[in-house]
Amino acid sequence: GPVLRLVLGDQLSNALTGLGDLNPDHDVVLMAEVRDEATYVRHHKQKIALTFAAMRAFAARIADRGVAVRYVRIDDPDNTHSIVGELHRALDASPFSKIVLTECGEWRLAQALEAFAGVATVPVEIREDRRFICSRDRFRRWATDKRELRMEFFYREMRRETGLLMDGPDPEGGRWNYDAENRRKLTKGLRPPQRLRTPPSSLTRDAIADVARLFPDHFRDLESFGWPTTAEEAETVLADFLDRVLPAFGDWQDAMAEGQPWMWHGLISTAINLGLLDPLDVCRRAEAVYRAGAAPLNAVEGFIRQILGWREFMRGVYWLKVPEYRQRNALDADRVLPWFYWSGKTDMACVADVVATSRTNAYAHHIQRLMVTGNLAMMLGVHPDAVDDWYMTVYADAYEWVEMPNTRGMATFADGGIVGSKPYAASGAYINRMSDYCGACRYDVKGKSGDGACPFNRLYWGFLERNRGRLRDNIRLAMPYRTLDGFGEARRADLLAEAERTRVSLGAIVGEKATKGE
Ligand code: FAD
Ligand code: DLZ
Ligand code: SF4
Repeated sequence: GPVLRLVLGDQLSNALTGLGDLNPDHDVVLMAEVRDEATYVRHHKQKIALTFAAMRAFAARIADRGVAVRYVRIDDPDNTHSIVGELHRALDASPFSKIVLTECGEWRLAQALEAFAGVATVPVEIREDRRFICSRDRFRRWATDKRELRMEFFYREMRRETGLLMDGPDPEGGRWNYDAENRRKLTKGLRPPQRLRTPPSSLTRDAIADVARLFPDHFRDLESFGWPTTAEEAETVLADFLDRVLPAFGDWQDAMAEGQPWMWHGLISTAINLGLLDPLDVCRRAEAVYRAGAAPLNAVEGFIRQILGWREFMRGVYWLKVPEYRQRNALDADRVLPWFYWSGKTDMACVADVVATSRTNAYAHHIQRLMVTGNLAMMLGVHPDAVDDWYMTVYADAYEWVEMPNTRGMATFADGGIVGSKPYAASGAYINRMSDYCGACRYDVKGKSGDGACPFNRLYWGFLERNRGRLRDNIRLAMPYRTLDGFGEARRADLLAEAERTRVSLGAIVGEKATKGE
């Protein structure tokens, strides 16, 4: 009999397992734009517009192939505004012999769909999502006998398993990781290349207009929307990156520059997360550029590691540890998120620039997310729920399975050391080394205390002192703690007080966990 096949907004791939044995003669594909998904956080308007535009384009594509699509639009008067509600409504409308789903990326909705499967009047088959290189089971097997989960060792297994950048049994070039070569600072006069952004199609412009009309209170700007919404558009962005940008990706991977949102990054996370690009294919294409001699190994290895290593590792950790992971707060962080995270109104030049690009572009590159907003939130002691809420809100590529291990794990150490072996706390010296922010900043990056000194400096030692009981035994922090011990008790008390004054003056006070911002 006819099968109802649900396709979620981030499952827009022809190779989706749930569409595998689709019978175009009588199956129906269900896609639904619903308020529950559009508002479970106050997503950036660009994220909603991107999702709706991509869903509509995908639905039109499969309808063109003669498949019946039950497409529920956001302004449909009968819309129940939840995925489960739309499944029930589809079942009420016509008979189906079963429902096929593809496993859902976020625990929140996965729970709802499993509950639905338990009560549905027809059998519900939940299939594995094979758009990842490493299945959840495979990751679980890798993780079982490990005392610690370290991305680097997982990544080596993935290299061996896929054969990516391998020279027989050995890593290409003799080393697994070329990060040491990927730490160049942007020198004066050097400009990142102009980037290809995708002009909105008429379908995308419609979605943008719908979002402007229906979600006016969601976060920030639609004007600069430039995300690919179809597999073809995504392919154009990827091809341009591989051709013109990848060769220098490695050198300046960790560099930041004022007013330069893209640097040499790929700008493909939205497309991969939606299903418009396949991660393994992206890696193979990057490898081919290296094999053709058109990009150096440090660039290509670094790029492939982000996808084959970090992206797969984060997803593995999420599904291994969720739902408990969502409650983790290893440093007992208890502060509210300062308002400038939303407004960008701060004298900290680095933070102002990262918030500005997040508002305008729904994007910031990795080192901005990690070492500016993430590092600051950790040193301020912002509650992890508020940190998650911010990252989920501001980025067009945000999905909990990748966002949460990055924030609670990599950036803020709230997971207590599952993703990373130590907190990435850093003073202003790091930002000064990797960027041109500090020159024009009102704060003095060399200053250690007092109102004119860089807040990152004023927070750094106090952060370590405050967390002495939790972090002192971490061998990777032995050096800074030895330095701190050498300061003597009176100085340590001063540093703690200075950090506390800084936290309060920046608005990181004790209070309601999550601030919902403009
Ligand atoms: P590139 O720098 O060109 O990297 C290429 C690809 O590698 C990316 O498209 C992405 O698919 C993958 N990648 C790179 N770094 C990571 C990483 N740390 N984890 C997982 N995948 C990675 N990425 C998201 O997709 N969604 C998020 O919600 C998200 N939240 C983050 C929060 C924090 C605090 C941090 C530190 C990182 C977060 N990232 C997230 C990872 C990374 O910052 C983005 O994937 C990247 O900036 C996307 O831009 P790009 O395509 O230009 O990336
Ligand atoms: C992100 C998103 C948004 C904004 N809207 C929808 C929607 O209306 N319908 C839908 O099916 N999916 C949407 N999504 C993507 C889902 O939130 C995503 O599939 C789940 O969070 C699982 O990753
Ligand atoms: Fe950021 Fe401090 Fe540099 Fe200002 S001085 S840009 S606050 S690191």
